[in-house]
Formats: sequence, structure tokens, C-alpha cells
Amino acid sequence: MVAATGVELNDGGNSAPVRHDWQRAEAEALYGLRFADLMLQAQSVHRKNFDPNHVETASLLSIKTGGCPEDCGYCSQSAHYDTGLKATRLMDRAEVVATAQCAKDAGATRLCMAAAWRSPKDRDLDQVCDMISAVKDLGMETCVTLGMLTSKQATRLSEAGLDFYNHNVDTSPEFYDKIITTRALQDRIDTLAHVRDAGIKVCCGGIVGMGECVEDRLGMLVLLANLPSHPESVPINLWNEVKGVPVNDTAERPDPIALVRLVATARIMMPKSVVRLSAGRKYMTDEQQTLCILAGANSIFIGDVLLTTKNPRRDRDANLLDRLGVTSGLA
Ligand code: SAM
Ligand code: DTB
Ligand code: SF4
Repeated sequence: MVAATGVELNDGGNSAPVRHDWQRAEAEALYGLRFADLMLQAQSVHRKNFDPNHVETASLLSIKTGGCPEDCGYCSQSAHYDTGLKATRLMDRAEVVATAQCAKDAGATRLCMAAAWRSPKDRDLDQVCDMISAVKDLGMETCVTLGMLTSKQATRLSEAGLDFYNHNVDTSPEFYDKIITTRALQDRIDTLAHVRDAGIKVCCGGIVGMGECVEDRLGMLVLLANLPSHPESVPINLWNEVKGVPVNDTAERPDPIALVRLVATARIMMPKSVVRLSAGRKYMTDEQQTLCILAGANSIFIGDVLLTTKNPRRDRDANLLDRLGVTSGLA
């Protein structure tokens, strides 16, 4: 089938295998389709691979906040900037279990535990492994994001039963150096390989709204889709404003329709990946979130806070999904 502009219609079926050889021009052609044609293609792919009436609900927990030695220009937790955030020590296991139980009771099926580290120390990793086992014992899926890992550390997390590791490429290769200087994109790609080789599922995406152009956003999708395996989970974060960080000087929130187009393009390029509408939902209307769900977004973070910034309230999310007839942990 051929869509109106001549781009071949990918319905995600047998004729459209999962690809790892995406060219930027192809991503741009998809993104630039007339809106109805792009949405039809994204929805066709989505329906072939997922229940279009279901959205996954995960919850975030900052197990170690602030004081991070990295200089990510968007982040409230970097020690390089004065963001007014108070740094904390690593949470203890009992506190993590209590919070996880509350998140489960509130409808989360997965807990994503985040630490503001460049990379974990082995002593810290022992404690995180304990937390993973404890959260799994509650019957929840586990995800952690701890910074860069060696292959040995990834193996230890795998042995602890970890389901997912989150480590984002954040942006395009061209824009990356404008945002982070303390670690290279290749360092991140190396960590992703260690995680994958250890048999842990990969959660990897990035941020939009930092001042990057549309080509950077599409360059990020090409980077993700051309990894040796598509990440099982692809978070798309809209930058949640943080005072005192350099991104304030360049930030520009994308036009709402541009974000929907990006989600649809991600859905088509990574047909079997869960696409998570992550940070920044607080800036979106119900209608924009609905369009993102129609475009193939099928996961959200629930809970009033993400790590250090705000998220829509649970009742607002429950109300929206209910009006759409979408099933989730909130229903
Ligand atoms: N320190 C670890 C790391 O960077 O890998 C884990 C935690 S870090 C907060 C996880 C991801 O959250 C970042 O890679 C970035 O994509 C996203 N993030 C951080 N601050 C954000 C913000 N203000 N708005 C949107 N996304 C953000
Ligand atoms: C991801 O891509 N988004 C989440 C999770 N992975 C760890 C984090 C969003 C953080 C938003 C900013 C904050 O609350 O500090
Ligand atoms: Fe540190 Fe992660 Fe924030 Fe970067 S994004 S400053 S690595 S906590």
C-alpha cells in the first residue's frame, strides 16, 4: 500500500519486519506525511502489535536524589547547578518496599527506581539488588536507572531478577554535546550493550523541548531504532522545567502536534516497543495526550511526582483513561 505522499504504508504485519537500517530521510518522510496518513499508519502498526485500548502504568521512585557529578544540562539533580534541590542518601530497603506497595495499590504494575549517580559503587549495587528482590516479591515488575554500568554490574542486576534497565540516549548525536559534556554518547551505548548482553530488557529514549530541532528529534529516533535490538521500552520525555539549569536558555516546548507526530513516527519505526509518554504530561491537554495514545503511546508514569518534578494527579489520569475506555492499572 502506498500513502498519499508516496511513502510506503507499513502496517507492522509480516510484510514489515522490525528494521535496524533506518535512514534519516525515511524518518523525515514518515514524520512529514499528512497527519491523517501518518496516524493511519501508526495506528495500523500499533494494532498489529498491541492492544490499542490498553496503557501500561509505571511509577517512579528516586532512591537517591541529587548531588550527581554529571552535568546533564536539563537535570535538577546535577551538582553542577544551583537548583535548590536537597541531596539525599540512598533510601533503605524498608522505605522502598513501603513506597512500592503504595504505588502498587495506586495502580502501578512496574516500579522504576532511579539514583543520581554517574555509575553505582559495588557496595551500593548490593543494596539496589536487595531492593529489586523485595519489589519483585510484591509482584511488581522492576526497572532501575543508576547511570553507567560495567558488564559485571549488569550481570549482578540480572541475577537479582531485574526486568528493565533505563538508560537514555537523551537526544541526537549532533545535539548531545550541547547538553552533556561529562560522558559521551558512546559511553551510554556501551552501557546499553552490557545491559542487553546480561539479558535485561532495555528502556531507552530521550527528551524533547531542550532547544533541539525536528531533525535532532528524528535523529534520536533513528539512533534508537538502529541499535542492535530495539529497546523494549522507549520513553519520550518532554522537558519538565527546572530552575537554575542551562537548558532554560535554549528550551522551547514543541508544538503539540509536532509531539504527536514524533510519537507516531516512533511507533512506526519501533513497532514492537512500548512507547512511554514520560515527563512533561503536566503541560499537555487531555486532547494532546489522547492524540499521543492514538498515535501509539502505550505507557505512562503515574503518581503526583516523577523524580523531583510534578506529574498530573492520579485522578486526572484515571478520568482521562476512563473517558477513552482504555484499560490500565488505574481502572
Ligand atoms: N542518573 C541516571 C541517568 O542519567 O542515567 C538516572 C536518572 S535520570 C533522572 C533519567 C532520565 O530522566 C534522563 O536520562 C533524562 O532523559 C530524564 N530526565 C531528567 N531530568 C528531566 C527533566 N527535567 N525533564 C524531562 N526528562 C528528564
Ligand atoms: C525517563 O526517561 N524518564 C523518567 C525515567 N526515565 C527515570 C525520569 C523523568 C524525570 C523527570 C524530571 C524529574 O522529575 O526530576
Ligand atoms: Fe545525573 Fe542522571 Fe541527572 Fe544526568 S540525568 S545529572 S546522570 S541524575
